Amino acid sequence: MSLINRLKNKITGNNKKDVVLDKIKNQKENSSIKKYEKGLSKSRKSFSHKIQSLFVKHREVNDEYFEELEEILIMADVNATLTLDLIKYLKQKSQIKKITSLAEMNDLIFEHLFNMYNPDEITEGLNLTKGELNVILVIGVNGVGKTTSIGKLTNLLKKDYKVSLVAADTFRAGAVEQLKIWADRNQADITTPVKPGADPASVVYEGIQKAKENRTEVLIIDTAGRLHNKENLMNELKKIYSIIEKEIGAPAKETLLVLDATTGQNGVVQAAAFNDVAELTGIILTKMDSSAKGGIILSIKELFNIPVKFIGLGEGIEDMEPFNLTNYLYALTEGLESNEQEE
Ligand SMILES: Nc1nc2c(ncn2[C@@H]2O[C@H](COP(=O)(O)OP(=O)(O)OP(=O)(O)O)[C@@H](O)[C@H]2O)c(=O)[nH]1
Ligand SMILES: [Mg+2]
Repeated sequence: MSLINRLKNKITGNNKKDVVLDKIKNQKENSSIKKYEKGLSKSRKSFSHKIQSLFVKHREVNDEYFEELEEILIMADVNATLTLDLIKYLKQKSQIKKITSLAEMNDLIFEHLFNMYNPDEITEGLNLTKGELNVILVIGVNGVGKTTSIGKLTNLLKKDYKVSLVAADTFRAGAVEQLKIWADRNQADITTPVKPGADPASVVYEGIQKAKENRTEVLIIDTAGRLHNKENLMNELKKIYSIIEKEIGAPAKETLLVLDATTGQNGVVQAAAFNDVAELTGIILTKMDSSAKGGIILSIKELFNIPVKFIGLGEGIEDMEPFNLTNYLYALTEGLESNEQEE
C-alpha cells in the first residue's frame, strides 16, 4: 500500500499532511515542484536520506537513535531550539503511541513537520501596486547573490510590470557591468553611476527621475555588498530611504535582504544585523541548490518575523521561485516517503 493510502487509513481526523500530499500528488507535473525537488536535492540528502540511513544502524527507536537524529537536524541547520523541541515532541509522541519501529518514526517526523506549519499558508508575495512607481531595495553582504537575484526577479516581474534597474553598487569595480548584463537580458532600462565611486543615493535619485519619465512600475535598486558595519549601513540606507520618500512621496515598497543558504547559521547572524538597521520586508534565500543545509528556512521562520519571499535554486535566469512552504517541505522530506514505500 502506498504511503499516502496507508496514512489515510492510519490517521484519523483532519490531518494537514494528508491534504498536502494529495495536493502534491495531483500537481506532480507542476514545474515549480520539480524545480524545488531538483534545487533541494543536496538538502534532501543531508536531511531525509540521513534520517533513512538510521534504519541501517538502528533496529528500533532508542536513545542512540534520538541522539543521532538530533545531530542530523542540527547539521541540516535546523536551529537548536527547534531541534530540541522537535526531539522532545517525537520522544513524547513515540511513547504515547508506543512506537518502536523506525518506519513509524519516519511517519511521525514527516507528519509533524507538515503539522507544525500551515500548508495552506500563502507566502506573501511582493507588495506592488500596478500603475504606480514601486521601489524594491535589495541589500545583503558580499557575494550572497543580490545582483543575480535582481536579474531573476526582473525576469519574473517583467511579465506583469514595466521594470527598471538602478546600479547603486558604485563601490565594486565590475558591479555596474554585471547588472547591465542582467538588464540587457531582460530588456530593462538601467540607471548607472556617472562615475565610479559616485554617491549611491545620487544614482537612486537619477533612477527615480528616469523611472518617472518612462513610467516604470517597479524600480529595483542593487546595492553594494558590505559587511555589517551598522553605522555606515544605517546612514547609507537612511539617505536612500529619504530620497525615495522625497521623490516618490511614499516609502520603498520592499526592502529585501539576500542571504546565502550555504553560509548556514552565519546567514541567521546577518539577518539579525540587517534587521536592526533596515526596514526588512522579506528575504531572498539564494544558492539553495548548492546547500545541504535546507533547515535554514525553518530557523529563519522560527527566529524572525520576516517572510522568505523567494528562493534561489540555481544560477540561471529561471532559477528562482516564489517561496512555497509546502513545496519546500515536500522536497526536503521526500526521501522519507519513498523509504516508506519500499518497505
Ligand atoms: N548555485 C547558485 N548560485 C547562485 C545563486 N544566486 C547567485 N549565485 C551565484 O553567486 C555568485 C555571486 O552572485 P552575485 O549576484 O554577484 O552576488 P552579489 O551579492 O551581487 O555580490 P556583490 O555585488 O559582490 O556583493 C555568482 O557566481 C552567482 O552566479 C543561486 O541561487 N544558486
Ligand atoms: Mg552585486
